[in-house]
Amino acid sequence: MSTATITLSVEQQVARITLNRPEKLNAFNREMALALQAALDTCGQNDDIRAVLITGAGKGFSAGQDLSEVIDPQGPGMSKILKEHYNPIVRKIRALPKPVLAAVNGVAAGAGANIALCADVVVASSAASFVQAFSKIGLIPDSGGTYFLPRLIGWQRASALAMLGDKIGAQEAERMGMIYQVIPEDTFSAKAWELALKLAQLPTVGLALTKEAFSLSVTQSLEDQLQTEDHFQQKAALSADFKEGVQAFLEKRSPRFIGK
Ligand code: LHQ
Repeated sequence: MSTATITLSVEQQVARITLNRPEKLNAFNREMALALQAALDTCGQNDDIRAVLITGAGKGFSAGQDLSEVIDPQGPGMSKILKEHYNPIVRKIRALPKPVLAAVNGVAAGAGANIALCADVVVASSAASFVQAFSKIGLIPDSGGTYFLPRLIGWQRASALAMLGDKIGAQEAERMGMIYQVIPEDTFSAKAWELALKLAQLPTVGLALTKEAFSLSVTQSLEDQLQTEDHFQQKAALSADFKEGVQAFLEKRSPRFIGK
């Protein structure tokens, strides 16, 4: 599937979703937000897809909401932007039973930053930066920002970044635990692809259950979490990939996981 604003290609069981409004630093308008939702739906429906890589075209990842759309009388209007654009995107990324890798190639601002931060693994080019731009225009962090950011980097740093709107570089983001890894700019694209490929070759059922268990851990008690682990481990143990993993270990060979 390809539209003007989002491209989706599938290769070696990895879906690459590219935010594609480079002249606007991939700022989101309604068309792009709905197209991203459709691309995520395709990733959920296609069993051949075992990992999703989200990145941006050109020099930015995403500058968040296209601010010219907000003042456009023909635009969607404030009341629809979160309900119909960003909240469904975040829900779909979190509900996808497959690993989602955000490959942040350049600046990630506002909703663009927070959509990246809700992914399962976030890597960034050494040229990338992150900015909670909302306070600069009188808004609050959205797209899950008030949820993920304090959990990733702690309340104090999250609160300071949200209020001050400071732009931080990828190195600093890695140091804070906001992202997994910084990758040098010149090898970023190839290394991010390698990582997505690796995720696609791992036991998909186990990774999906891991993702869900992490999500549940945010609100559950230890006792409930232990029960979730027990329940999910039974499910994981029924997968063909569990059998293959054990067999491969005993036969001293590399496993060939099929994602089932
Ligand atoms: C843009 C944008 C942009 C349009 C760069 N829009 N053109 C939810 C609820 C409802 C409403 C509002 O939004 C939300 C969610 C949100 O995401 S709120 C936050 C919205 N985003 C921002 O406030 C970020 C605004 N942009 C910036 O602060 C800077 O552009 C950043 C830090 C992203 C990048 O700075 P630079 O690398 O210096 O690039 P630049 O500022 O020169 O931008 C390049 C071009 O992109 C430029 O256009 P031009 O025609 O002059 O070359 C910008 O106007 C355009 N652009 N962000 N969000």
